[in-house]
Amino acid sequence: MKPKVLLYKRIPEQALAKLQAQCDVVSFDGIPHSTEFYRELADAQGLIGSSAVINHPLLKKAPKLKAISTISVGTDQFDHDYLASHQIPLMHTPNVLNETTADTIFTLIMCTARRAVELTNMVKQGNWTSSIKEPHFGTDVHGKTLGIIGMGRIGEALAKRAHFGFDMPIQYCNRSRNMKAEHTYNATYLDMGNLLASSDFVCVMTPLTPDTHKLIGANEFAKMKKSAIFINASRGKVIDETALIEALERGEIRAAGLDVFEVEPLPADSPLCQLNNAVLFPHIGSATAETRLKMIECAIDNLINALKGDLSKNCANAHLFINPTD
Ligand code: 8YV
Repeated sequence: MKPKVLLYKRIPEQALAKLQAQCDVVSFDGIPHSTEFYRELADAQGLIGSSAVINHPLLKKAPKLKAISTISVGTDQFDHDYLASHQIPLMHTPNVLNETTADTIFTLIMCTARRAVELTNMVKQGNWTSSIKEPHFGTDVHGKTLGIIGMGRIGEALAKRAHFGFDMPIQYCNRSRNMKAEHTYNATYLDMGNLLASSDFVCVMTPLTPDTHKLIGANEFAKMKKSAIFINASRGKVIDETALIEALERGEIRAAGLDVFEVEPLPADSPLCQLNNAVLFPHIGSATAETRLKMIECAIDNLINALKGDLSKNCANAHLFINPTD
């Protein structure tokens, strides 16, 4: 008897066939919160999907649930306390997306520093009428100081690009020293002042946890250089978005490059959409065909192994959250 699995994200046919070979799969496009969805959920032993919120009220309606596999490295969309108290393993897909996400962050750094989006729009609107002069100049990236807040797997991949590709001195803040990172460990998240004041580029790469919620707010933006460029590709709620908007409007910092937002999709009437010194990506961190397929395959392997009761065989990139401190 194949275990029943609810799939709440569209995946390629080939990957779906792999999952269906081992599981009785019922597919939904997201979480519809419908009678049909909850009827199927009541019998489900496995869940697999990505960014939809899987909270306590939903989990209470899944009494037979044995494992969850998310097609994401972030797990803030899950109720960790519930999963830990019910011993339901949650597997995610770290590592397979490190390089692609670091590429995305460096794209944000370059686009924001060289004003690529603003100047592209100028050309497309027929406003390129003479050689570019001072008011449209960008700022150099090579040789500038990069401050990374959250030196995890993606932070390490970003630092590699900055150090070897752009000769950037790198300093970082982290919950603790990352012994694999050969860069200046500046402090923990609780003492970012020096990094904020001395970095030309400040990049946040922490997971969203109760400790990092609104970690970067008005006080932190005020400590940054007026010439500083702020980059966020972690989670929107790691920063106080209202404070960032005010800092950008007041010229407290030069510009911001953002791939994530407090509310996603970002509403078109957000003040961020009116700012020339804000480059906005629609959460494309890991969004390449190659990487998303690797993530899906990893998540399917994780779920099949977990439902077979062999958590040790999990995809090399998996991580198990059995208790909320993991
Ligand atoms: C995607 C991400 O949003 O992995 C994460 O945590 O934020 C991005 O890779 C996610 O994978 C949804 O598909």
